[in-house]
Amino acid sequence: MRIIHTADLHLGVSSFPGIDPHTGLKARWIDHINAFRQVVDFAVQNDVDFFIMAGDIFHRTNPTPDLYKLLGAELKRLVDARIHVIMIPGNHDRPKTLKRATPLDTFSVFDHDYIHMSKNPATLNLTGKSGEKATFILFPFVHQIFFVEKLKEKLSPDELEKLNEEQEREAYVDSINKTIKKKLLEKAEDSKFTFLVAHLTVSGAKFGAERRFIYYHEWSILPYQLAEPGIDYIALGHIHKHQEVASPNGIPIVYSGSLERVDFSESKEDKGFILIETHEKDLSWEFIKVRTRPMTELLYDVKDLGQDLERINNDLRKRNLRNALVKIILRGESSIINKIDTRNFEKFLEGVFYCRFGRIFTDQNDSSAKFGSQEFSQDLTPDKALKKYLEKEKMPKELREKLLKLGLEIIQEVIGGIL
Ligand SMILES: [Mn+2]
Repeated sequence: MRIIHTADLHLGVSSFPGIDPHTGLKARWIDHINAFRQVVDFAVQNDVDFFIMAGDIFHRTNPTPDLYKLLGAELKRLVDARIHVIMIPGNHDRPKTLKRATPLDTFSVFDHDYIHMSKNPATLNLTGKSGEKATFILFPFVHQIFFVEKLKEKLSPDELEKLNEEQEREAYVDSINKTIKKKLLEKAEDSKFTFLVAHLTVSGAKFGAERRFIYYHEWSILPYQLAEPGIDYIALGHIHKHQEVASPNGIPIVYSGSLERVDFSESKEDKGFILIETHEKDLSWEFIKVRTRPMTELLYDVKDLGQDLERINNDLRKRNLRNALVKIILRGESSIINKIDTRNFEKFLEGVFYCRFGRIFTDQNDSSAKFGSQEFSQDLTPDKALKKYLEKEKMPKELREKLLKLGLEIIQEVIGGIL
């Protein structure tokens, strides 16, 4: 039996400009679906029984019809090949209003034999085309706010008053563990393999680009709270960097990672999907790379405007940056860096898909260094950056709080899909 595990397609995200000339759609949408198409090709050509999509399939809760069409065409190829598609919503494709539909409902509403999606924890017992049976425990993303609201309903006024975030977190983690145990008991006895499919953060995992979308304190689950005996493989979505998380008992806990890159923080990461193969008694898995749009980040130190710029030009000339996403960071004293006209590089960037320039000033006495690279690195989430910025500005406490509240609302509006 063969199973494919993918996650975080984020169809509809487009952090870079550009239109695809063949479709008139955003070029990055096409890049993302091209990466996904390679996984579907593999599944159709290699006798795959099950195809897992562990959340954040769409980037937003309200994708346009073009995006539905792009995804729908690929799902059709899977179900025509009698491959079961198993989907859960992630934080991006789950609306913040409990009863509203997720865009994934569009595909599950017809109750097709090969399309499976659940917004609530569920147990699925399925038979693949190889004739073997498998159990899938689905644990879709739950917005923390839903959980806390539900929890509050059960508490007495006294308990409610004492409720703190640590208790909320404990109750959240506890309920996930209990739900998994309960779902395991529902498991069919004649299926040899059980897969847990979830969209969440496991402690010990290294964050990737998704961090820029998470601006609140997100609760994470400890590996042992997921790795319940009886589960054979844990297929996770949410973190965009492919990795296996240390497991307490040998049950693989795996993030397949995303299929295309959202920003330059991922430029060095390989992108791909997981192929799982079951054997007589156990299973094995491997990471299979997909071809993505090349992405290159280049850092140049500049001390003088003659020699160093010449060196950069020579370096750019030697590189093959055709069709690539490129970021060029110029580092040096502000008096020098500010004099560089980046248009001079244009002739060396012909055929590049998109180039972004970044500047890092090494001198601190310049006023722009106040909020420069030192404190405001890419690692900061937007909410933390805003908080830091407001703390530095002199203003009354009430005004700062008000600005922070309004700012967070704007960040939420812009980033979308969270909380
Ligand atoms: Mn996510």
